[in-house]
Amino acid sequence: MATVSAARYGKDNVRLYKVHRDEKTGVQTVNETTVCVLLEGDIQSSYTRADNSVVVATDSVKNTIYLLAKQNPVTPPELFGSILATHFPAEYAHIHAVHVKIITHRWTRMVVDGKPHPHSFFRDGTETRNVEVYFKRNAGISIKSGIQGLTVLKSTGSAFHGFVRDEYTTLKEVSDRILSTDVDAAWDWKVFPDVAAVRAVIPAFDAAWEAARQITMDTFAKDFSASVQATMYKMSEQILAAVPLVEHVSYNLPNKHYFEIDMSWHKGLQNTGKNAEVYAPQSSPNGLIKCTVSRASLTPKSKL
Ligand code: AZA
Repeated sequence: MATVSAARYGKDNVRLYKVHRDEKTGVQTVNETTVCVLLEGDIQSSYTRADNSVVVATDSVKNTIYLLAKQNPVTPPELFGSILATHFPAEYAHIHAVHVKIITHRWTRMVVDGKPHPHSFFRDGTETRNVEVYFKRNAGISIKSGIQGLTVLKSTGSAFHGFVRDEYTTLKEVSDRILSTDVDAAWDWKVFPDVAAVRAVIPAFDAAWEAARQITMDTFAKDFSASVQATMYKMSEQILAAVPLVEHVSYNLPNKHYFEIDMSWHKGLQNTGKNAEVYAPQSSPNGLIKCTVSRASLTPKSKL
C-alpha cells in the first residue's frame, strides 16, 4: 500500500516589482523580487483521489501574492514573507503550513551629476538577499535570512598548509594564495510567535543584513586566512555577536581555485611561487566548505 508521506505545492518564480513614490520629494524607490509560496495541509486526497476540492489553485496563490504586495509593505522581505505565510492558514482551514521564499534582486540608485538620481537604478551584480519563511499553525514563524551570490576574491593574504599528507596527496602547501568564493550566508532568527512579533523588530532585519554583509567582507579582506573553514567560522561568530535575535549562522562557500601555470618549458620563463602573475581560473571542480555556527546555549542544529 502507498501513502502520501509529504506534499506541498504552490507557485514558484512569481516575479514582483513594487514602486514607492514619495509625493513630496519626487523620489521613487523600487523593489524587485522572485517569490515562491508552497502550501501544506490536508491535501493528500488531491494526489490519491484526484480530489481538487482541497486545491487552492496555484494561479490563486499567484494572485494572492500580487494582492498582498499591493496591500502591505514588501520590505523588509522578512515581514512580507511572514504576511504571506500566515495568510493561507488564516484563509483556508485545511492549509496548516506554508513555505515562502523571497529573492530580492539588486536595484542600486544611480549617482548622476554627483547626486542620487530620483528614479534611475542599476543592477550592480548578481548578489541577492534571500529570505525563507516557514509558518505552521500553532508553531510560530521561522525565518532564515541570507546573502547569495556575493562573489569575492583576495589576491593575497591567504595560505593553506598543515593538512593531511599521505599517499593520496599531491596538493602543495602554500603560504600565499588567491582566495575566491561566492558567498552564500544565512542566519536563522529565533522563532516569532506571530506577525505582530515580526513587526515589532522591523529595523532588525535590514540591520542584520547590512551587518552580515559588512562582517563577511571585512573579515574576508582583513583576516589572514589559514583556510576557508577558519575564516568562515570567524565571520559566523561575529554575526552571532552582532545580532542577538539570531540563533544560527550558516556559510556555504565554494573554494574557487586559481591555478599557477608553469611556463618554465618556454625559455625558462618563471611564473610559479613568488614569480606567479598569470593564473588559470578554474570553474570545476571546486572545494565546497559548509558550516553552521550556533549559540553555545542552543542545541546545535545540523544543516550539513
Ligand atoms: N580548505 C581550504 O581552505 N583550502 C583547501 C582545502 C580546504 O579544506 N582543501 N584543499 N584546499
